[in-house]
Amino acid sequence: MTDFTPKREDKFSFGLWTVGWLGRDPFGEATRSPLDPVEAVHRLSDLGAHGITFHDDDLVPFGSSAEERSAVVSRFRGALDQTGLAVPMVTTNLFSHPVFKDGGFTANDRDVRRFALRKVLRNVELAAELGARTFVAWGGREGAESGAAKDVRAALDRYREAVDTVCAFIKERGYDLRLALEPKPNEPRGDILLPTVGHALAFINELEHGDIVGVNPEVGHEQMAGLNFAHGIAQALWAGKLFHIDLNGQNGIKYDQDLRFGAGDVRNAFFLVDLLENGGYEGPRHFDFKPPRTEDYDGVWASAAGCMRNYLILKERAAAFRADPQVVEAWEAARVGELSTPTLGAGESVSDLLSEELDVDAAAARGMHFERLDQLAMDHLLGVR
Ligand SMILES: [Mn+2]
Repeated sequence: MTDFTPKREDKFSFGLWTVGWLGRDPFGEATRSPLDPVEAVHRLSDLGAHGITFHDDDLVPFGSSAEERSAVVSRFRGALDQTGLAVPMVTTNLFSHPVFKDGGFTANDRDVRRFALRKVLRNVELAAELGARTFVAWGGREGAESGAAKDVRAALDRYREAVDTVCAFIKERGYDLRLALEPKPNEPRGDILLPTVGHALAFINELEHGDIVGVNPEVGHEQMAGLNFAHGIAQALWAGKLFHIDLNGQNGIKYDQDLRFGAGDVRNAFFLVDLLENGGYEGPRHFDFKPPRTEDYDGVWASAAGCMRNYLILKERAAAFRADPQVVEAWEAARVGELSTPTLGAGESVSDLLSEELDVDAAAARGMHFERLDQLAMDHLLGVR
């Protein structure tokens, strides 16, 4: 039996806001008492994680003075030094405070936009100070409930202006930091700008500093839109834009569940882990989940451990799938590898193509043998092979 104990080299990281979530939801009060960030560092380190990430306000309460901020940061840094836990990513909260009720970068109010940008730039400095390599921007409030209230084309102009301003600042300071946009279709706004991985990738193409901008897709966010998460990740990898990833679980099109990784669509999780492990992604395996509000802190740590354990189980299952001679044979039968052959051969012209004929009846009659291959994947996923 394989040991699924996480190690530092597995590069697992957790948001401070995940294990630190108090269980407050739109219908109920907190079910847990606040977690000291220093304790979070120690507990995550003991569980085998490699890193911890945070929104500025998770660590330094909104409105803190410069002195308070530096005291909090130095205490946190002490825990990092003591445990060896890294801060691979930092992000900014532009959604909790009521000032951001109409957004940060795309608020109709210009003074709010300027305040949001200042908050982000200060947090970029903190990210660089702590050695983070990725700076995530989730625009949770960048959206609208009413078509009359938001000029979306102007909002995208302002979004682009903000992202380019942050990137120019990163370059000017010489920080070794890249920005990752996190798409989400809705919640908390009725509709959010850059709702999916595809929208975000198209937006990046319109930026002046798009070379240091990629995406940070979250499992549940794509699945809330009914999309295939592994396919979105494949496209982000194909575009060279998978800078970071938020792993969690979601059961279909409903509110953002933020279940522990592996809960939810386990088949998609299997193909996702297979893709991450074999598709060239080298960044952190970052969990952005919420331990359910039914849990006390024992449950919180069990839930965090479960995220990593499920990833490692799926990684082992995916490796077994790939190594199975019957799978190799089934792949062959399904002509999966043939898709890597260019449709036109080297030196071939369109006239060669036009002069060719296909026996369409014979081609149409060929079975693809996908079901046998898929069942082998299921057998491996369910642990019976
Ligand atoms: Mn989420």
